[in-house]
Amino acid sequence: MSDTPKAMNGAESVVRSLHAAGVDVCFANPGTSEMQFVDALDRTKLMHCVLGLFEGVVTGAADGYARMARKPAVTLLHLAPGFANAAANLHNARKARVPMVNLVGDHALRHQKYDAPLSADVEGACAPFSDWVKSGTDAGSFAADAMEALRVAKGKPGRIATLIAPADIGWDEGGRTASEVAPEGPAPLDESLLDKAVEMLAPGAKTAILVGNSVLEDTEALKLLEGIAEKTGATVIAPTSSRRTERGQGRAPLPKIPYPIDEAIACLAPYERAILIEMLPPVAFFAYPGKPSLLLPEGCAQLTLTGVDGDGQAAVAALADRVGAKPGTGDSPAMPARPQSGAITLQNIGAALANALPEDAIVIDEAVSSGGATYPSGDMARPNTWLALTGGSIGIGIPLSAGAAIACPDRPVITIQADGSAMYTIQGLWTQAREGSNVTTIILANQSYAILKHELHNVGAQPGEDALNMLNLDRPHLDFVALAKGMGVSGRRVEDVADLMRAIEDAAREPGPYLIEAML
Ligand SMILES: Cc1ncc(C[n+]2csc(CCOP(=O)(O)OP(=O)(O)O)c2C)c(N)n1
Ligand SMILES: [Mg+2]
Repeated sequence: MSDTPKAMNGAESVVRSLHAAGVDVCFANPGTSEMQFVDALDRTKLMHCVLGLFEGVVTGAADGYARMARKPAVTLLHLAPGFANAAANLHNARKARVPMVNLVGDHALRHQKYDAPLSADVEGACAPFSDWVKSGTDAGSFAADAMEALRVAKGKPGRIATLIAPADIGWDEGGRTASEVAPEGPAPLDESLLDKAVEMLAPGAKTAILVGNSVLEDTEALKLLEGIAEKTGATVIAPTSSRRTERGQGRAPLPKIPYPIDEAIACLAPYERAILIEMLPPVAFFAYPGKPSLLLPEGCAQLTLTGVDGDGQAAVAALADRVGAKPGTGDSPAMPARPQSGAITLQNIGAALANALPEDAIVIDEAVSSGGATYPSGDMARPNTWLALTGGSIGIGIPLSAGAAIACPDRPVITIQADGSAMYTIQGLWTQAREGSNVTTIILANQSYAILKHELHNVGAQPGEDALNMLNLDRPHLDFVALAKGMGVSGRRVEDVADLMRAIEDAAREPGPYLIEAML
């Protein structure tokens, strides 16, 4: 009887409908108000359920999963406090334009007026970190709401859709499954803008083509962009951080806008014209005294050929066609010499990574102040997929890699992880261990919030004792190998660059997670 539509509860109707629409992974940290979902997931056995021991792990993992699977996972979160814990990594996912459906439990409708301990303004908590929020109203329409959330999430660009689930509509009978609704987008290419872009590529001025999002995920589009650059003399540039970039030998390498403000301004200063494809006009991470917020120089003619809601790959193909460009013929940067024994430094770590990154690796980049040294390795290494921190909200690397590994269990995942950022969501290692994921976490142990020391300098201050106490992590010393061991992940500490390379190579070959604490 329990399988007949009449007896189905609201939670089960949501699980069945999401699954029928292709959602088959649930990242969860449930509480009492989500028990009917836990039960529905258990009874139906339709989804791979992955437990995160903190909500920021749940949303970071759902982000990594979506970037690699190119479809949303569903998350299960507990009321406003659970959502608040999830928010920082949801912010990153939102900036990445990643599709995600959140189910956030709430008190039963009749219970909401009593100000019970866990009650709060759930919609208000969810709104700033979601593109769409709705609270379910009854068991019969609950699955249709979930399908609307999925439609919003899967549009172009991808969006964060949050469906609030009062406990009673989950447990009430009368749930009715609903069918998938076609998502919106992408926006069609505007031929008149294409004409203008072709004009901007004519000789006579220095032109930049700024490309983001799905273009960077497509090796053919990247090769075509290289061809357009070869044909027209334009320069192709990527944003400072992108959700997913196909990189490595045989692929077209792209410079990106550097993070440091002066370098960012210098990078774009030469251009008189800029064509934007699936990206917004580039903006500095922060404002600084006497420096501009917008990075393209004043007077630079700008054209958005396709916004983030458009089909960038199609725009690149159309542009190549119009200027008569073929796929580019450029060579990848050469593999650097394998560093010999010696201390691990920002001077040799890029070459070490380039040599040690395995073929087809998924590289998770939360290198923070070491990023300038580690990022170039992605172009020199064997073919790889590079996932970056998109929203500047640190603490994403370990969860992002856990989710990417769930999406691609046959690919090695290598996390380049700054130490301070690691501590926000270190418990993601436990999820990696439980799922048996082949993730190698390289902790860049510089024992400080190094980047903030630069930023202190940028505002013209000299660090005194109290400032350094807020920026140094060496007292007490963080023992990452011990932390990992406590969560079921083996590891070792390395101080020598040759050992670092061997450790990465060994760990990537072995199944299961491993942690390497690289002393910088
Ligand atoms: C959620 C969040 N909290 C705080 C910050 C501010 N913040 C930016 S970088 C940073 C420290 C980074 O230290 P670490 O991860 O060790 O990288 P390093 O600078 O040492 O390379 C902090 C606290 C932030 N960006 N996001
Ligand atoms: Mg650090």
